Amino acid sequence: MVNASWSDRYRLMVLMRRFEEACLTGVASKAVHGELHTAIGQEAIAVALSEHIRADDSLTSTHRSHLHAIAKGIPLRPLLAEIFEKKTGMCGGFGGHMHLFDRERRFSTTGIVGASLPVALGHAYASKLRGSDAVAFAVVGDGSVNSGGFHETMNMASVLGLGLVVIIENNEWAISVPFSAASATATLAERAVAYAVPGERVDGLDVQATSDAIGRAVAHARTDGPAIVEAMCYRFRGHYEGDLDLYRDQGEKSLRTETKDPLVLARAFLSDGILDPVLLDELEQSASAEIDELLASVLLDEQPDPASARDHVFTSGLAPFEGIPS
Ligand SMILES: Cc1ncc(C[n+]2csc(CCOP(=O)(O)OP(=O)(O)O)c2C)c(N)n1
Repeated sequence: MVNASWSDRYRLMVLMRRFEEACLTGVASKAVHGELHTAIGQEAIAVALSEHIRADDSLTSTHRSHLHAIAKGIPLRPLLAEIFEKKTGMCGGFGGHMHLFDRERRFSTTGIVGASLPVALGHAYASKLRGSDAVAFAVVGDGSVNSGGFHETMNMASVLGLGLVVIIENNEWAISVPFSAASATATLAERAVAYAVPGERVDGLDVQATSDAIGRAVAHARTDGPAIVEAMCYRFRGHYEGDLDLYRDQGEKSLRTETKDPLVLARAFLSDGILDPVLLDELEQSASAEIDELLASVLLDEQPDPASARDHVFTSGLAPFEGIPS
């Protein structure tokens, strides 16, 4: 896969940030319910991922999935509309921000930590049975890798030589538990040795380095078997919107968010002789305008009819809540 141009990459990074910020407005206005998890600060990984994922590849994600959906090519309008619980959403407003599914584009999420890995394994196995080189991507957090599902998935994928790419977004925190207190190994990439597969740790704030690492993993997965990429990043906000986040050292958090913002780093890098700062301003403005317009339009959409609440819950032909008066 060819890398996108720097202007496209930068615009996409900004677009992703603005998209997540649009979601935040839904919490403040009470249009979005439940625990909203944003990936602010993790944009470079999603941009890098978007450069290697094909339409026939699958992607399974987690509770922090919006940017992975964008990377997979889910159109922004039905994605934002789903997060805002609208009838026009990709799941008709039934899923909300944590349950995003697009069967045609082979994209799914789960709020159960670690549970997306065996689903990705199934996609990878199906791909092998079909004789296809389509790859299954599982993007997970560092909190998922101590689950049995991670071990079983990696072991089986290696034994069967399946095309699985596990991208671990190591943002150093699993709710209030620091990575250093939860992992027996200093890195997660080194666990690849246990499964006899390639494993690589990369700076997930660096689009180029991350794209290169994912590219190597994908090339391996299309022909030889699974690979792991551990992309280092930092969770910029509380675990969810509303989390007071008092368990983290506030001084360190401020320092990290101020000095390790992937957008700020990308802008500084690009301004140094690669792209004209005026163009960077224009890209920022156009991404912001696109999201502002999108949000304004989505807010006008209807919510699903409450009478449809039981739709899609039962297989057709079976009476819903049989015996229970409606
Ligand atoms: C099986 C299971 N256990 C616990 C939880 C509660 N929970 C939700 S998110 C989370 C932490 C996830 O951390 P990580 O995988 O690092 O992802 P991040 O939130 O940092 O992106 C936990 C423990 C859950 N959803 N599922």
